[in-house]
Amino acid sequence: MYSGENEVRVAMGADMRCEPPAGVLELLRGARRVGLVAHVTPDADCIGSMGALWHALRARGAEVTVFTAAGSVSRRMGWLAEFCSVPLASDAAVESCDLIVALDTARERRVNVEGGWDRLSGRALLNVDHHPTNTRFGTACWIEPAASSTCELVFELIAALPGEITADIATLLYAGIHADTQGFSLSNTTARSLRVAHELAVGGARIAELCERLHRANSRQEFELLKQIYSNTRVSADGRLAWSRASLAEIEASGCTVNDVEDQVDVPRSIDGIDVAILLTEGIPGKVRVNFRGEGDVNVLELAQQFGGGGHVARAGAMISGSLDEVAERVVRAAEEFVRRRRG
Ligand SMILES: [Mn+2]
Repeated sequence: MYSGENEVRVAMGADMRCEPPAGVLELLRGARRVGLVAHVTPDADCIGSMGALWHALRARGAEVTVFTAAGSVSRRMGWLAEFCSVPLASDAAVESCDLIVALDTARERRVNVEGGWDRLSGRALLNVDHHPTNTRFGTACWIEPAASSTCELVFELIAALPGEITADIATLLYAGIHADTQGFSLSNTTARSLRVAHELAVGGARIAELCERLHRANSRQEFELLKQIYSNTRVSADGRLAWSRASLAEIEASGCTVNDVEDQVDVPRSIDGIDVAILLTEGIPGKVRVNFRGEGDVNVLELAQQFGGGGHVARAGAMISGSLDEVAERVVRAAEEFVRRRRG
């Protein structure tokens, strides 16, 4: 199935296995100095997939570096890396790697490496991802949109290489699957993602401690930001659309930074009867990050793409230039129209 060309796609059988392409495994086996990168505003699927591969490739004798741009990692994600003994590097030399693996990154411009894509362009690069919008950049790809998470794919990669799934690897992969399925509650929760989670639990994933720290351990500052987002939440007249926002001043007043904006879109999303939930946050003056969430079969990726964004069918995002007021007005108007059209 692996053609040696840019694209590798593997059908996922009813047996719930998802075999990594032989060429991808060969690349990983042959690499001596590997650099791991993922997307900007790293989430648990980024840290989990990079961290697990870091452990697995290192155990097989490779020199491996996890790259993250300086100051880009949230308190929670920093905790996850430390909990599983994964060192994060912002200033190491990408140039000395003979293989770069880009994980969970749909577009080259979204790589979270100091200096950006220009430092990776033209290098041997393996692109492993589950975003349907992946542009298939790099010299080899394994893109599987039916996978719940990139961690689910990395599990298959590690399982196909010699060596064992350690408790750290299991914990990291579990973190990514748990986060991307929102605690096994979204439509990407499949028999296969549950099978992989089962194998990770058997492999010693520290589930209780992980979930406590990822989902029930807000700092006072994060709690203040949540209060602000609750109070800024609005619902459309028909009850199908809910949105909230936080200005830079509000984020700073809570004691948070832009890196602390993660899954707070769950606040407007938690209202019964919502088709679409939106969170608009002004992390940098003049730039507004927009998170879209769709319930049921609502495809918010279409909505995000209207604004140059990307992501998944039920979880998408965009970065839009403009003031918070102006962007909020445009996005909410488009979303109201989107919801109205859907309903017919
Ligand atoms: Mn992901």
